[in-house]
Amino acid sequence: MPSLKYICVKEFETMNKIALITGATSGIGLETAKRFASEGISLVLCGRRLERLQTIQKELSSKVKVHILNFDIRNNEEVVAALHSLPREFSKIDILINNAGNAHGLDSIQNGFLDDWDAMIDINVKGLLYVSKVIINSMIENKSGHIINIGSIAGKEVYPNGNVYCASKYAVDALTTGMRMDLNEHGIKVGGIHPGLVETEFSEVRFKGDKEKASKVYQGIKVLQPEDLADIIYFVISRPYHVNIADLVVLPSIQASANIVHRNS
Ligand code: NDP
Ligand code: 8X3
Repeated sequence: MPSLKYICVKEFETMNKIALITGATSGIGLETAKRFASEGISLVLCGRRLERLQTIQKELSSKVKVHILNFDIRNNEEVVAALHSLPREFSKIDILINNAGNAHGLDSIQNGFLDDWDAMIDINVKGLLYVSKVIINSMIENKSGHIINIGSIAGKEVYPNGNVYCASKYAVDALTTGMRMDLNEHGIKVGGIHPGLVETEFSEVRFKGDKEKASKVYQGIKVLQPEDLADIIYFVISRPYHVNIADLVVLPSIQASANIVHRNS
């Protein structure tokens, strides 16, 4: 017979939980979707690449219910329309993983491009806010929810040529704290996860499709894999209700800080 103390603690149950993941078409978002599916968490998966979303939906639908939403997070009208189009069975989002984001360029502030700056601020900061605004409203109505914002070590330390990307991730860090404070009275948990180097499509996007340049970032070093982050994200969201992992920096062992990476050559 369970003790009274045990009964009073709301344990985490994956059954009937629904997670919305932005940026689910590759990297950390995709692996998190797979991990959640294998734990029985139903999914709303978002991204711009529709074909990929459809393939992932097909793959994961044998395990859990999966709904896909195809929108550009930079466009608030698209975000609102997509999120309001959710069928009733997907409309109560329990877990929001604000993951969509990228770096665009790695240039000094004096040589940076306005288009890159706009992209990083619009996607990493404003896009995260657009999605959060809609989902937070419904979480408040439900008096529950868990939001994880994917920041970066770049949101804890600035590095040379990181300028606007770092600023966008510092903003994510600040918003995470702000959300946690404002949503506290509504029973909504908020936390930030801040990875160092993770081998995804991130560097390919940063270097505008230059695969050779991108592969050099990870050459000869064992960096984090998206599955590592998926594991950690699942751990964070599966703690009992009274436990909130508020702020987590995750580095590969060869990385000591944003700009110190031990390379043999
Ligand atoms: P990927 O490039 O593999 O994934 C980025 C995801 O974001 C894709 O699914 C992409 O989907 C989505 N996305 C990008 N722009 C938009 C947009 N305008 N509208 C909607 N979705 C968009 O990179 P990661 O998995 O590495 O990145 C995930 C998060 O992790 C990002 O926030 C990134 O800043 C952060 N991060 C990454 C690190 C790394 O070293 N890789 C380290 C620290 C943090 P689609 O193109 O289909 O729209
Ligand atoms: C991505 C990691 O070090 O390229 O946020 O900024 S880094």
